[in-house]
Amino acid sequence: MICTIGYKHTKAKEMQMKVRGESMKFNKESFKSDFKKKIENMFGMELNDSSKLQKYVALGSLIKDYSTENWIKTNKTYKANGNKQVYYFSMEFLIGRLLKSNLINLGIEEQCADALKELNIDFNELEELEADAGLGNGGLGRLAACFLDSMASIGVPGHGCGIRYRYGLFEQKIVDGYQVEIPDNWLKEANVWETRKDNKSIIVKFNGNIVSEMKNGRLNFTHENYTAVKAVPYDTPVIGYKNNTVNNLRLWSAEMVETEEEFDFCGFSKGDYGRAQNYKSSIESISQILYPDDSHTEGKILRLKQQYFLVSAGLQSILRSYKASEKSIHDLDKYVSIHINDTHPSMAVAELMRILVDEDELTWEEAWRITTNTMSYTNHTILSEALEKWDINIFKELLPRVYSIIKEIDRRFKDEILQKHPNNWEKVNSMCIIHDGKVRMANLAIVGGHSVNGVAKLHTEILKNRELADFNRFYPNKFNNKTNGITHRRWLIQSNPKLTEAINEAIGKGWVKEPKQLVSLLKYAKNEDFKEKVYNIKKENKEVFSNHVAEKYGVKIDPNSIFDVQVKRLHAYKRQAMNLMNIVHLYNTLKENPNMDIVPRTFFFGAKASPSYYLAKETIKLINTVAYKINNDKSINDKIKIVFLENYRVSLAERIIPCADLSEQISTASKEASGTGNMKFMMNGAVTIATLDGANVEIRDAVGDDNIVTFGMTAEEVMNHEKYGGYCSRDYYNDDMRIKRIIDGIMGGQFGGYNNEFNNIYNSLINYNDEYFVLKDFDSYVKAQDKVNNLYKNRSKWMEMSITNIAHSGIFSSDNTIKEYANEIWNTKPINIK
Ligand code: 26V
Repeated sequence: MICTIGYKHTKAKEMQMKVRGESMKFNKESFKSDFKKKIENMFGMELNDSSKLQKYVALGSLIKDYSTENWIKTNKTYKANGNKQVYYFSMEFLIGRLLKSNLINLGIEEQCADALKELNIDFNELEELEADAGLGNGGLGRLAACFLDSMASIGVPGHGCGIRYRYGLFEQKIVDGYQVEIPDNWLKEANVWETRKDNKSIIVKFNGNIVSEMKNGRLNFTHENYTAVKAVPYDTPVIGYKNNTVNNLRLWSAEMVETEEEFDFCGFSKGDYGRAQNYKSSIESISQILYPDDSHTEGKILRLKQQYFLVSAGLQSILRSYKASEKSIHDLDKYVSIHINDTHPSMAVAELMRILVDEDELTWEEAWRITTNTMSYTNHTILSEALEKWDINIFKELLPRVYSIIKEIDRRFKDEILQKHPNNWEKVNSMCIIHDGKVRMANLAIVGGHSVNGVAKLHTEILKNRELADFNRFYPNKFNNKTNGITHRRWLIQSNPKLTEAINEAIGKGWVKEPKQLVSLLKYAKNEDFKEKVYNIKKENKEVFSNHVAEKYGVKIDPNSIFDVQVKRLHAYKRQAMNLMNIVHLYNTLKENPNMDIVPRTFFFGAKASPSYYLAKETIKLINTVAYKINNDKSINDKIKIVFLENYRVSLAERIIPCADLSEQISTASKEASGTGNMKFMMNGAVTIATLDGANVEIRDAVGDDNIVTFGMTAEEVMNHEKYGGYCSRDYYNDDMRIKRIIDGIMGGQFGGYNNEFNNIYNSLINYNDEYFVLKDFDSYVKAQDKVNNLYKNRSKWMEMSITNIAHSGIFSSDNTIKEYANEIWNTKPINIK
């Protein structure tokens, strides 16, 4: 059942009246009657005859109705006041579910839950029917979703612009220990939140050729013989927290054009069904799937098509509404900010130039001034394999005009470099955009915008002083840091209601609007009653999750054990393998000494591996292989258990994070740009075991050395080894008997598995010299884990650490991050919607 709800519902207006304004006529009774009517109107039946799914669909669409008036009003206010609008361009928005967060933000969650209870409906059951919108791979996409929530909640006029992928990130099944990928058919049932806006469609043009001719002393460019794709927007309201603001998330879907005129360009008539069918599916493929991989992709052309599709549809639609306001095109940069989330949408620079020069007939210089003032870019990784470069031949053919614009940008930029550094071709080669037959997308974003930011202090320093040092010298004022954040509404209020209540009782509710006020909790960090309360809440959360684990995985775990959690994408630099090595080491030690005094521990892993990333998939198989053996070994008296959580996603994160005692943030220093899971865990009272990488450094600075367990090489040490060598992993294997025993055990079948099954892991650690320094950091990791074990034995001390972490987590609310973006990059102010 596909169900898209528009503005048309007859009763909608009446319902919106009830939740808006001072009088707030909304109450349990009015909600019950609205809900019943909604079911009747949508499905032609009474509440009692409706299925659970119908109830969920009706509830979602009713909530959406409740937000519609403010959605319209917000838009009108922005237009009337001429406020600067921010558009966050991103190939990924990892939203998860919206039902509960929308209810919380509208401030009607309790009444609705109570009303449903009175109608004998279990709200939690309905909640589970919502599919996660998994339109992202990991941190980058989730950050975009947290930013949308924060922009709306602090009243920044900011909107998302992305792609409405028909299939999100694959669903992961674990079969016999292996990852199996299943298409994520998230739109199968209903997306109650979106509104299709056919009348706002845009034509995006691919391929063809460019004809230039002189007209009135100006060179004009015409795109001919192109393939036209219709971009149809689907809008989703982004509801701010109790502030009447409703911003917009616009996701574009690719469809076949319908008009004869556009269709004719494609070179065949509508009667030619076979070819028309092929054409249709080739067009629709553009918004068919989210790439489960940020680089190494098959079908690179399709990925490039997706990027241009997003950028062109997004910009054309922004300019269409800007022009309707009758403001001068020369002032565009005063009223519009476009944020480029990672390099993926960096073609926005060239596309805006195309529109301004070719369509609005501005001079190149004026168009460039406007473009660079409008664009800003965030870098999310220093890993070179994830920095995009496109082959110029692919580019030229697919996007002839955009390519020629990039060439011109590059030509002028090279001139600029040479003016500053005469004859310095090394500088030119390091910074130019087109190099070695490739278009370097990061360079385009850096040159074409006024701001480049990293996502944590350390990451920004590495960008400025190492990876992008030439650029930083060339543009000394362009680089800045904006440490990532997370929305405390989803990651605490929504996912951990009991802890939220305990915090409210202790320090009041001021922190909800001003999350930094969480710091008042420090007063309670030594309060034994409060510690006990927080301890018991965590235990209750752990008990609920233990039951789920028993039911789903058939593994019995002890809620009193330490819940040690590593959930994130699977990647060698994140070092899930090091975590596993420590577990095997612990197991080996326990086998020798079953009475060893350790606190029982349950190790949780949750991770998806990119389908073409064999090492990562092998690591999943290894975790499951070791888990099977250890979980079934009676001789260690259940002291350690391992659970691999299938299909890690936003809604699962919301369940596991509130249960965690220990948060594993163990990436090789310098590789994790920021991490945001680290922030979610600390906000829920987990203590972090961390390398000094990404935002871990800032977490350490906030909580102090006594409230985090750090270990391992520093970023500086890692980068020096990378530059000067001096590390031989084989020596660590030969010299450290623990390491040898672990690796030989795994390779020799101690845990099962076929011959050579784990060869890739062995090779990466030993034969390829362990790029991510797993063996080098192993000893200090083991010691850090030992320290955790001892700290946990002292419950009072541990709870003091836990509460201190919660107290300092307010600085990592994305509300703070967004305020910094708004002030320092976008130059825009929050607006009150009355
Ligand atoms: C993706 C891939 C995919 C395939 C293999 C290599 C590779 C290497 C890196 C990446 C990351 C791409 C960009 C990204 O997702 N960055 C993440 O952004 C988060 C939000 O800023 C940040 O917290 C994470 O540290 C960062 O990895």
